[in-house]
Amino acid sequence: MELSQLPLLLLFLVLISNFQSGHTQDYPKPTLTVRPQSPVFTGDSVTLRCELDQSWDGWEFLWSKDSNTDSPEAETKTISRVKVSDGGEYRCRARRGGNYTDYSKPVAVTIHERPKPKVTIKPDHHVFRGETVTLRCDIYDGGVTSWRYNWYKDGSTSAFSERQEHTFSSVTESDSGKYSCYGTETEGSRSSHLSDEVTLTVSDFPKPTLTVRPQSPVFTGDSVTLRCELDKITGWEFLWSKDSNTESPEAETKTISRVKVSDGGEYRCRARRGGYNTYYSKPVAVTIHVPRADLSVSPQKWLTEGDPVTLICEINGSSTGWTFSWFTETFSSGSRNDYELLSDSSRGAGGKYTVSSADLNHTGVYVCSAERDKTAVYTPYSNTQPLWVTGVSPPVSLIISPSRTQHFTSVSLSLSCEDQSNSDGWTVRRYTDSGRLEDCSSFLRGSQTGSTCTIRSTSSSDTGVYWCQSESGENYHPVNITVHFGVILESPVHPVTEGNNLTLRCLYKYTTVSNLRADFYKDGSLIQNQTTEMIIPTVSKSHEGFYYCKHPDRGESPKSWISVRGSHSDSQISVLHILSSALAACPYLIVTVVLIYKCCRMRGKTPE
Ligand SMILES: *[C@@H]1O[C@H](CO)[C@@H](O)[C@H](O)[C@H]1NC(C)=O
Ligand SMILES: *[C@@H]1O[C@H](CO)[C@@H](O)[C@H](O)[C@H]1NC(C)=O
Ligand SMILES: *[C@@H]1O[C@H](CO)[C@@H](O)[C@H](O)[C@H]1NC(C)=O
Ligand SMILES: *[C@@H]1O[C@H](CO)[C@@H](O)[C@H](O)[C@H]1NC(C)=O
Ligand SMILES: *[C@@H]1O[C@H](CO)[C@@H](O)[C@H](O)[C@H]1NC(C)=O
Ligand SMILES: CC(=O)N[C@H]1CO[C@H](CO)[C@@H](O)[C@@H]1O
Repeated sequence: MELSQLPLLLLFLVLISNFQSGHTQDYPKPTLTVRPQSPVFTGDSVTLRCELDQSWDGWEFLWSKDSNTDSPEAETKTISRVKVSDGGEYRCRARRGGNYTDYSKPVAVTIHERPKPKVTIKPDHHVFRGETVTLRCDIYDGGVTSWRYNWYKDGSTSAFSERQEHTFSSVTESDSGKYSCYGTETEGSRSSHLSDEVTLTVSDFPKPTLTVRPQSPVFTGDSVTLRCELDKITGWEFLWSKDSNTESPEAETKTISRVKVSDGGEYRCRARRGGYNTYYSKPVAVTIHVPRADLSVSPQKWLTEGDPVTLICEINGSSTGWTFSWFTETFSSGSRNDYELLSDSSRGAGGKYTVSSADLNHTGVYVCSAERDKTAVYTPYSNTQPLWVTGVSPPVSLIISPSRTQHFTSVSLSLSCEDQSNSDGWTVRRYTDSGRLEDCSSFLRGSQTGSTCTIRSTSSSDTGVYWCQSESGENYHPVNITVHFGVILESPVHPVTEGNNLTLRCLYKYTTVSNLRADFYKDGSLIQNQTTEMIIPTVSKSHEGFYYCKHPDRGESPKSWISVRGSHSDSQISVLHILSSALAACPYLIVTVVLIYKCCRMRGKTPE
C-alpha cells in the first residue's frame, strides 16, 4: 500500500466504526472482572463487576450473557449460589442518556459441578492387625491444580493427615472406623464436597480354616478338594504345605482329582497379602485308605443243608459307590492260592451274596472284592470266609483215624475219603485256624495216597477244618480237628444220633493208662466230676454244646462242639422219600407189568 493512501483508509475506518456503534467513540469501554476465577463450583457465589476507567456519574450498566439482549443492572452483579446453567460468556457496557459505551471484552464464566472425592482403602476394607493400610482421597476435577486434603474419622475432623494418601504401617484395631475426606484449594477458596464414608475394619490376626471334601475315608482314585477359607476376604494368595514341607503358593481351593496313597498326609495352609502372612490353619490329616473289603458271614459259617446264609462284603466306612465281585479260593500248588469268580457273582452285586437254601456243594472258602464305581480302582481280595455245609448223606464221608475230634501232637493221623464206589478221585483239603487253605500234599508231614491223607506227626498248627474235594472241585463233609499237646477230650467226630449214648473220655498221652480221672464241663459248667468216663444216655438236642474236660494237675482239654442229629425227623423224611419215589415209579411199574404180560401172551401165541 502506498503511503499517500493512508489518510483515506483511516477515514474509511472511522466512518465504518461510527456507523456500527452509534455515538460511542468518545467513551472508553468498561472492563469486566469476575471473582473468583473460573472454574467456579456450583453453590459458590460469583461476582461480576463492570468497571469504567473513572467514575462517571449517571451511568447505568447493561449486562448480556451469551449475546442475549442487554438487561440493565448494577455495576456489580453477584450470583450467590451458582448453577451449571449460570456458566457462559458475559459482557457489559454502560449507558447514559442515549449514549453507550463500547462492550467490555467478553469473559467466560465456567461453572463446574462441585467435585465429590472418593476414599479408597488398600489392600482391603477388612484388614488384620499388623497389616499395612493406605487410605487415599481422590478428587477428580481438572480445574484445580492443588488441593489440601481434609480427613474425617467417624464424623469428626482428624488431624492425622493433610495429604492425599495416608499409610498406617501397622494397623491396630483402634484404626478401625469410618473415613471420609474433602479437599480445599491451596491457593484459592474452592472446596470439594465431603466424600462418602468408607469403613475400615481391623481384626485380630486371622487364621484360615482348612476343610476337606469329602471327609474321610477317601479312597485311592477318589477326588478330594481342600479349601483354605478366610472369611469373604479378597486379594490373598494361599500357601499350602503338606507334612511340614515347604510351602507353595496355590489357589484357595486345591483339588486332587485321582488321589494316590502318597497324597495322604497332614495339610495346612495360610494366606499372604503384601508381605503379610496369616497364622497357619489347623492341620488336617487326609487319610487315603486303600479301600479294604471285609467279608463276614451271617448268621453263621457252619450250616446244615437247606439253611439260608448270607456273605456280606463291606468297605470300611463306605457304603455307596461300590460294585462287588465274589470268588471261591482254590488251592494252587504255588505259594499263593487262586480265586475263581463265581458264575453267579452278579447275585451279590449289592454287597450281599445270599443263598436261600445251602447245598452241600456250597462248602468252600470265599472272598470278595469291590470296584469303586467309575474309577476302575479295585480293592484287594478280602479276608477269606469259609462256609461249611453238613448234611445227612454227603456223597463222600471223611473218616478220621483215630476216630475222634481231638488228637495229641506228634502222633500219626489218617484221613480218608470214602464214597459208595470206593473211587480214588478225592483229595483231603483243610482250612486252618490261621485262614490258610491247603491241600494234603502241601501239609507239613502230610501225604496223599489214593483217597487217604496221612499226617505222619501232628502239631497244633494242624488244627482246622478238614474235608474231601472231588476232582471237579466240589467240597464235602467238613470236619473239625483239634491237635493239642497234653490233655484231650475224646468225643465223636460225627454228630450223635438222638437217643444214642454219648461217651466222653479225658485222655493224657504221657501216662500208662491214658484215661484220666477228670471233671467234665459243658458250655463252661461242670456236669460231672472225677470220673474216667462220662456217658450221657439217650441224648437229645439239648445235649448239643461245647464240651471239655479238666484234670487238676495235667490241665484241661480244648473245647469241642458236639452236635446231635434228630433221628425222628430224619426217618420221617426218608419214609416220605421212599414213598414219593415209589409213587413216582408207579406209572413205570404199571407200564412194565402190562408190557411183560402182553409180551408173554405173544410168546405164548407164537408156537400156535
Ligand atoms: C475302619 O477304619 C478305621 C480307620 O479309619 C479303623 O480304625 C477301623 O479299625 C477300620 N475297621 C475295620 C473293620 O477295618
Ligand atoms: C451243587 O449241586 C446242585 C445239585 O445239588 C447243582 O445243581 C449245582 O450245580 C451244584 N453247584 C456246583 C457249583 O457244583
Ligand atoms: C466245628 O466247630 C465249630 C465251633 O468251632 C462248631 O460251631 C461246628 O458246629 C463244628 N462242626 C461240626 C461239624 O461239629
Ligand atoms: C446206652 O447205655 C446203656 C447203659 O448205660 C445201655 O444199657 C444201652 O444199651 C446203651 N444204648 C445204646 C444205644 O448203646
Ligand atoms: C464232686 O464229686 C464228689 C464225690 O466224688 C461230690 O461229693 C461233689 O459234690 C462233687 N462236686 C461237684 C461240684 O459236683
Ligand atoms: C455526555 C453527554 O451526554 N454527551 C452527549 C450525548 O449525546 C447528546 C446528543 O444525542 C449530546 O447532546 C450530549 O452532549
